[in-house]
Amino acid sequence: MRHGFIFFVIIFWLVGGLSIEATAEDGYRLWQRYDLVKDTKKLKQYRNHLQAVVIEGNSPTLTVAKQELQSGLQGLLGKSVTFNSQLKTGNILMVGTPQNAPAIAALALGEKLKPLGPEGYLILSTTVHRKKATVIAANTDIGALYGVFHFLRLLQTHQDITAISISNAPKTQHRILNHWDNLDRTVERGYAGFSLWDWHKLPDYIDDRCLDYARANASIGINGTVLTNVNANALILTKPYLVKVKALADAFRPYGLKVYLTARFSAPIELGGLKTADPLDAEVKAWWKAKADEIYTYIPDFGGFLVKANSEGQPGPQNYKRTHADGANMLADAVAAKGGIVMWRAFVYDNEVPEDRIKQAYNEFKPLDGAFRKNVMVQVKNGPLDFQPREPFHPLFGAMPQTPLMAEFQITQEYLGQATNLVYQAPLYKETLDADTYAMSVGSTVAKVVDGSLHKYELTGMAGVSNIGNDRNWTGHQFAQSNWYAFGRLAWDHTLSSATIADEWLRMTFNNEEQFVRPVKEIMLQSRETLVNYMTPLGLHHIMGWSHHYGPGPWVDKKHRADWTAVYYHRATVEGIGFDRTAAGSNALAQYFPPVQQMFGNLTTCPEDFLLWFHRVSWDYKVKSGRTLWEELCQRYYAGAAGVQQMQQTWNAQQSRVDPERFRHVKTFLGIQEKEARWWRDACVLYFQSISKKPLPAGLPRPENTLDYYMQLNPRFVPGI
Ligand code: GCW
Repeated sequence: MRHGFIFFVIIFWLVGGLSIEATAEDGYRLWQRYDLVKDTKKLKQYRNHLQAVVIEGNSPTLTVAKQELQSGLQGLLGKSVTFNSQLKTGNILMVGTPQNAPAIAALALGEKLKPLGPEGYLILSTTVHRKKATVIAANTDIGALYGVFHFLRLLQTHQDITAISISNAPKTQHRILNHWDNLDRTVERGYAGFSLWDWHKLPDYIDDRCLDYARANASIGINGTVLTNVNANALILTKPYLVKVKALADAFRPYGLKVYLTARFSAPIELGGLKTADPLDAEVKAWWKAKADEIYTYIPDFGGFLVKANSEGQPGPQNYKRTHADGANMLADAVAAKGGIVMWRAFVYDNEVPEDRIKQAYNEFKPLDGAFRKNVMVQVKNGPLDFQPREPFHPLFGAMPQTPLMAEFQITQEYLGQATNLVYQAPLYKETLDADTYAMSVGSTVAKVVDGSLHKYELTGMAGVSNIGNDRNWTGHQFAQSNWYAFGRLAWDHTLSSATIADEWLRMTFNNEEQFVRPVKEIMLQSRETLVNYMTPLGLHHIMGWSHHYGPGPWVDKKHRADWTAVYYHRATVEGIGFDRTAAGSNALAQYFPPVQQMFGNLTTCPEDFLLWFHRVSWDYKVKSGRTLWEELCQRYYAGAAGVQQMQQTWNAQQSRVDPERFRHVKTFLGIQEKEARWWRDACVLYFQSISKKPLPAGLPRPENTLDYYMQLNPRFVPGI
């Protein structure tokens, strides 16, 4: 009996102990893990150089900078570091601005700091009062906070800190997350649980997660967040909600994170009782002005509005025969005096318009170039359709020299396997950013449009549709955290390579072991290409499941909107496949500058990645590999699915280098991804075969089930709708 009891206690203790261990590695800490530096040489160096920290000033921002350094250094160095030692010792870390820290002012860094603006910083190994010091200096407290995060990253990634000379400033001004979060806490296209914003308990209760969210954003330089869905609810603009928004804005402010809201265009009718929402109507203008003034009484640094208008059922100025510029300008005038901006989305298309869907945004917006107020940015998705696994860059980039264009990327994986597929998206974002629009000459990349250097925009920005929810690991998949991270890093500096960002993220999120980082980075870098292969190779697009967009659906046809079906896009018949967007077809190509038109328009120069996006070709068309298009399509689908098996093998070999909980999570999810990749492969190959009437190339195993089987699958309650 007694033995039994002791046994029970031991088991209880063990299980309890294990579960504490397990919850500690649930991914909650993101890339902000400050565990003891394992490399003993580096640890010694860090301990030597960081004997004490001097951080003067007690603004809310410097207070969080100090807290971050306290916990960061304590964890990484495994000892507590003295703060505010008044320079008694050497080997100090000094943080601040020339205004709040006399010792920093004495370094006379003015000339070096000036070009870095309000958010940039210097990190320098130098001497202060003839003693060795590392200095993080900035023009503002926020700049200093960003410098602190950069410095912690150096330690987390085991960099040498003995001779640092870093000068860094963001390349775009507005680096903003777009949350498609509804007021009932569901998240449109969100696959990581419910919204972080607990409207019911706000304003009184602010979950710690909201602070950790702000910390995480600050650590990668994200400085704005749109709290609400672009499919907007006017209620957010009412007093009971504004008070809640204020509570969040107050919590985020120390981290340099500004709050924005989506504006429902019909709010003057819905909330104000007006008969119209016509943007040229005096009462409507006055209503919005008063509303904006009211918002600013709660949130003095309110960022402004994000608007989806006249698209997918949302109301907008065209309901009153006004233009997008009329609508945007009216809202811009309402927030201008307080420094607010309007981000007006170019994601517009209408199935009543008999025109290739991907041409419609350009057709609407290009003629409005120059018609917008100075505080408006037009927000353009990376591609002209809708966040597909691969799209060519949006032709509006480069086409609106007088209107600041903001790039919008989708971090959440609506079309990329949702939360269960490991897809590192930096290569996708980079592909757009590095694309050459030829707007002015060679080298007029999308990045240069977006950072303002090409057209000398005064406003610049990048938006990312958030993948964050209340799942314990924030993003559903452990590796989806890397997409939040990559978006922030690229919004700050689009010149960073996908490999550099993956490297940093892996070291901070997992560990610094080369045998881990090298192969797992390879998984990440290949992952997007692998997914394109098993979903939409060779320029195919929009062939996923109806409405929820989960799984394959190349057969989707006969819906109330043709532009939401798959057959509209792939146009497969027994002769061939693809959407002819050359002059002989929809001529969407004409929206690009001539060198791009020529490159995509000519079958021999069009990259095969975009073949079926721009061209309709016969199944027997010979591609570069020497295979026919049909054979190549099949090979790509099979290669994609095999690529996931390769990812599984690489991951499985990492068991000893990853904590059990995250190892198991990723392993299990890769198992789901492998099944889904085969599902995509088999369903698409069988469907296209039913049309091409061609045999499966020799050597490829037959799909497991019949086409009918796949067509009858009907996943229900897919999250995020
Ligand atoms: O990608 C599509 C999504 C919609 C979304 C829309 C948009 C918010 O399927 O869910 O609505 O784009 O970007 O407005």
